[in-house]
Amino acid sequence: MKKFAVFSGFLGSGKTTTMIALTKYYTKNFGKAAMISNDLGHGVELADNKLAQLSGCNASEITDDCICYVNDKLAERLDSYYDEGCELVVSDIPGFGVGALEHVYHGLTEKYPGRFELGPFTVLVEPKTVALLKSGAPGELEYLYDTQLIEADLIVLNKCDLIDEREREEDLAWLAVHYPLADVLAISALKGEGLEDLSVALKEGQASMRKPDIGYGGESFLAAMGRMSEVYFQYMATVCCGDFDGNAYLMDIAEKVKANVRLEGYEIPHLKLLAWEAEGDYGKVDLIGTDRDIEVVHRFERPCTSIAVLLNASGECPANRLEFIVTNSACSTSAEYKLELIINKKETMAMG
Ligand SMILES: Nc1nc2c(ncn2[C@@H]2O[C@H](COP(=O)(O)OP(=O)(O)OP(=O)(O)O)[C@@H](O)[C@H]2O)c(=O)[nH]1
Ligand SMILES: [Mg+2]
Repeated sequence: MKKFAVFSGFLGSGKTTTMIALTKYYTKNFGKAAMISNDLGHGVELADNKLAQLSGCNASEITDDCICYVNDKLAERLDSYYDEGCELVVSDIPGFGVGALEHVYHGLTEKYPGRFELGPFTVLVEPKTVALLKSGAPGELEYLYDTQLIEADLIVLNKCDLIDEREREEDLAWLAVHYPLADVLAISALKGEGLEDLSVALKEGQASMRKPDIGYGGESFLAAMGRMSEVYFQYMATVCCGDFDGNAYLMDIAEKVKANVRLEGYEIPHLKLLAWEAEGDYGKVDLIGTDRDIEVVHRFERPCTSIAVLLNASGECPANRLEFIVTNSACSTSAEYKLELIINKKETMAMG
């Protein structure tokens, strides 16, 4: 079997966490699996892919463009995974992305008929987004939240550890009514719950190959995309003498970004801070909105002396402000920790 499925879903909904958990679970219980992280940065190393590799996952990345527009590169990558014995490969798309149903599923099928078996087009959603949609006032990003779900063959309600059983049933029922063409299931990627059901859904399920009209490139699409920006910042940080607390360092940067984004009245759907020592010890901190606590995903076990740092920020914020806030927070925190920086990469993109 050469099964491939796209994982879509808004920034921070848990695509990467789910793909890491699923790839490991599937490999152990069903057959060899692999994951691809996809984002737009040019020549960057993605925090998501590095995290997957540090977590011991069979993982790689496709950068420079959405997989929507590089069907040939994607097909080549899939072939190399199937050649090494993989039975399932999953790839995400950028978290504000829509249109992969047409551009990836139909694109691959037209260019390579019969070569890949496409699993259900899978869309992750978290309870916070369901609550926003239910409220009827999800704001200017409604187009993205709603359209991603319209494209789904399979809706995966993630982060169910954050809600009780009654809320979970209500959310699943609401999703089933509002997106009736999709199957729905609930998981907690963090706790590893629901992975059996998700694995079976991907193994047994097929892509519907529907072609919903999602108004791609239309007014609502442009209005939502016009709010989004991305910053990639990569550097080496070395302490001048002794060692330092890498966990506190990442947390301090995240605190500063959160405070400054809030001060300027913007939002930051996802800031990823990933750092690692040459020996493989690593720390990961996430910020998924100024109204939420900063999450420590993984802690350094030992004090640090020299670390590689990847900061990937997705803002609902003008690109120049996001770049200033992220780089200034990283540089000023580094100065406080007396770190010498060698900057490898800085890239900023406005999505509009
Ligand atoms: N409580 C809880 N948190 C989760 C779960 N899954 C993911 N998270 C957290 O949610 C945050 C975002 O998860 P990611 O997997 O990075 O989200 P993503 O969809 O890949 O985000 P982008 O790459 O920005 O599009 C991280 O801090 C995760 O630890 C879950 O099941 N429960
Ligand atoms: Mg991700």
